Amino acid sequence: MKMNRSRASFAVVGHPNKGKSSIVSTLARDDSVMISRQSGTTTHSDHYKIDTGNAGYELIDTPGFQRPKKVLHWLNQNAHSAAQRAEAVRKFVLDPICAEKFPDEVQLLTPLVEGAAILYVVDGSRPYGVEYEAEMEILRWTGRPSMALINPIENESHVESWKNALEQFFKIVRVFNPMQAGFSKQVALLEAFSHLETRWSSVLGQVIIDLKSHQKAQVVQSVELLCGLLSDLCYYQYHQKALTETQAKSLKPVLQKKYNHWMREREQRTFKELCELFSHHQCVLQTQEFDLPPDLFDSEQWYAWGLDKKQLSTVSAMTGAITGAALDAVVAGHSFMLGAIGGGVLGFTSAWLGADKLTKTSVKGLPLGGYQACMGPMRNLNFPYVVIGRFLFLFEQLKNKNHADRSSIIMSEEVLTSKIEQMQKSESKALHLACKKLIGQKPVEDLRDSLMALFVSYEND
Ligand SMILES: Nc1nc2c(ncn2[C@@H]2O[C@H](COP(=O)(O)OP(=O)(O)OP(=O)(O)O)[C@@H](O)[C@H]2O)c(=O)[nH]1
Ligand SMILES: [Mg+2]
Repeated sequence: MKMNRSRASFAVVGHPNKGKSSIVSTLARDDSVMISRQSGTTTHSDHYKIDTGNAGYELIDTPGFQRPKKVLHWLNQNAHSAAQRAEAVRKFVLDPICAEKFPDEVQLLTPLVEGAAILYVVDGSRPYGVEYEAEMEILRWTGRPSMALINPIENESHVESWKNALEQFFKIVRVFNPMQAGFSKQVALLEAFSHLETRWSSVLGQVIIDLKSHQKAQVVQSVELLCGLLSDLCYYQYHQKALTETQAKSLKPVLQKKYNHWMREREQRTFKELCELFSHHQCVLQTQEFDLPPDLFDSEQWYAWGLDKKQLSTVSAMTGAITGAALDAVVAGHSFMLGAIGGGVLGFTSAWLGADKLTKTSVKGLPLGGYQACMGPMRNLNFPYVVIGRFLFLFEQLKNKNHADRSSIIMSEEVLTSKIEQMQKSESKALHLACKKLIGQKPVEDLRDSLMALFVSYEND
């Protein structure tokens, strides 16, 4: 039997279906942990090694107790004094007959015999009952340090009575909802873990430091992703060669399709990368109204994501007069959007037509003969704001999403407008100038810094 008491290790145990796996999933930031409404999902003890860079610890997901009374009876027959109790548990997990008769209990007690501390999980929305006492008694027999976690699965109605009961068995009792508990609550729980076994307190302290700096790094990496996305989308042009001018002109619908396809794919790729950055590998994105992937060219979303007319005028005022083609494009964008609002809900066809009006198409003769048709780049000043708004929304959702929460992310609300309003004037001016340069096809050296101001307020959540 392995004895690895140097590694901070916690076995999450309890009745079936109380959220043990959900707690492991959230703390380990691992959305591959199997969780379900059905009882008996976890059948083996699974070890999750959490490496935070400079430190680490281990969480062990276990099956729930199935026959605790019978197991306690067995243990009682194998220990004649309190001094023999831990040894009786050891004997139990090594006994091949017990492994056959009580497979779940053998699975869940093995990590405790190997040196893990106990995290005992109960459901605070269900009443306390004496049927839990046999399992708590068994846990006490192991002699391992322990704490209890009350998971209010549906509501908090029985949390108080659970506290009263649990405090008689456990020194530390905490309420922890793995579906909702944010970063600071997770950190507070890790701090509580560090009090369980003094030898583990410094390593868990380092884990917390690592997690905080990891969170900061995620913000920086997110801004990096957005920089790449914005530049690519704003500068993108699709070219196709043709033999004659007529032929080149007739290519427009094809160009349009290819251009839009590339733009959509490019955005989706970044969304995927952002999900990966937050270790939400299985995350599904949805739009609210249409059961389709969130779409950059859904004109409905242009109102939701971009800036309104008033804000766009502020941009013009702040960044100076916009000249020539850029001004035309802004005005075209305006009338397009106002027209759309007046016309009520637009279908997807109009959204496609709308996208066409927002970009530039051209046909030019080539020096060595032939013609080239070109679609793009995007000329509408609101476009970068749409891109930023959508990215920022997803960022905020992912940042606050626990790994036990497997619901889809619904791209439905905007955060950009209020974020811009909260910015210092100098910061919003820098952002507007950067957006203007992007749309004017100019290089933006300070794009990263201009965008960072939109993200900094998230750092201390
Ligand atoms: N709202 C909601 N709750 C869920 C969902 N999946 C699981 N749960 C809740 O979480 C509880 C159990 O989740 P698990 O984490 O699988 O519980 P467990 O203790 O590991 O269960 P076993 O492995 O079966 O012992 C259930 O009682 C559900 O109420 C979900 O998709 N939505
Ligand atoms: Mg489970």
